[in-house]
Amino acid sequence: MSLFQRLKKRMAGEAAEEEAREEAKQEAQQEAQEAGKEEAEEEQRVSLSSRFREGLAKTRSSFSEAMNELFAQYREVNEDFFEELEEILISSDVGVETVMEIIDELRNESLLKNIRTTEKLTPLITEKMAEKLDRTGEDSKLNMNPDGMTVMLFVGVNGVGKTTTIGKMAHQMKAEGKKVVLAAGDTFRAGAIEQLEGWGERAGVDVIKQQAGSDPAAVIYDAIKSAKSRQADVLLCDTAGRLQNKVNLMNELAKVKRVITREIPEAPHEVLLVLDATTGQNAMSQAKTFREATEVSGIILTKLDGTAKGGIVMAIRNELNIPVKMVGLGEKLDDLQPFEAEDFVYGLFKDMIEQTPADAEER
Ligand SMILES: Nc1nc2c(ncn2[C@@H]2O[C@H](COP(=O)(O)OP(=O)(O)OP(=O)(O)O)[C@@H](O)[C@H]2O)c(=O)[nH]1
Ligand SMILES: [Mg+2]
Repeated sequence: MSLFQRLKKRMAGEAAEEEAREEAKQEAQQEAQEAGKEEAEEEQRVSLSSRFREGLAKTRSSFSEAMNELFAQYREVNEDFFEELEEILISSDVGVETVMEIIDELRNESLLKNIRTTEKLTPLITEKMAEKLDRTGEDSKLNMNPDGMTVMLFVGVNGVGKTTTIGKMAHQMKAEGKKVVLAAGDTFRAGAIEQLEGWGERAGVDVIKQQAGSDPAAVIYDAIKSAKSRQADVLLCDTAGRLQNKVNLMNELAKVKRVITREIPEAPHEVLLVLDATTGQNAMSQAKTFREATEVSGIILTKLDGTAKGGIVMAIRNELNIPVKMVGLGEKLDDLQPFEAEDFVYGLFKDMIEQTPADAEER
């Protein structure tokens, strides 16, 4: 089933679930009890995706506003319509390359299928967007070591949210029952070690550190030894976002990575590049730079809550070929969510999908 079909099904499913809940209310006590349990599970699922939706509120409102205006202005599919649609997508940071692909395909298919009204084009637009996000179909789960300690290295330029994300992730993993240790690998920026210690306290996990200014590779080496002896399940390694210059930074990351691999051959199990969604196309160029210097296994996109340009996820997925594994949706401990393409499109295009004419469904 395509992502788009799943989305449609999900919309239909939610309506059915609501009806079922209503019925359950009227049923016998025992049945109500069972239904209550199901409801709690359902509520949990809903709260997860509603948090996703809340986090995307800025993107969603600006996007649907622009789309509504566009559809009010154009009833007929023509070149002007495509040009304006192109502008909306580009200004949502979807990425020029991806936008061009989408528009070209829409143009061709509308000709082929003889779609003349913009209303009939709506499902096709949603479908195309879903397709681009789903294209890689890769697994966005974090890679965990099945037997032994998992080591994750966090990289990214200064201020993107590495340290915050480590704090959130430590909190989540601890809640899952894992023993988590943090490594204070940013020895460069003043206050960086104390900041990580703060997160360690909040999450209730140990932090391995040395003095400010010491060699980060030595800190990480120590942290591996120490985390092993504490029988940790996961070691999360913080790194500096800025050094004297970019070449130094890249060299240092490479060195840290070598040290990890020397101690545990299949580690690091994840090299997570943290990108700030509010920086738009800058985030794309950062990804390219880091990818050249080190093997990046996944992206964590932070501050999605703070941007109206959540379309950047599409550009990243479609143009970089690195999976987005988690997204940051706020500054609190539990504002980190696994990235689900389905939840994302659902959150973003909910209104549009709901408006999709039923007959356009079977394609
Ligand atoms: N709104 C929002 N703010 C975030 C999110 N993630 C991080 N931040 C904020 O971004 C700022 C920078 O976060 P840090 O974790 O210090 O960034 P860093 O990458 O470790 O930065 P350096 O240590 O300087 O390299 C902080 O004010 C965080 O609260 C997020 O998902 N949403
Ligand atoms: Mg930091």
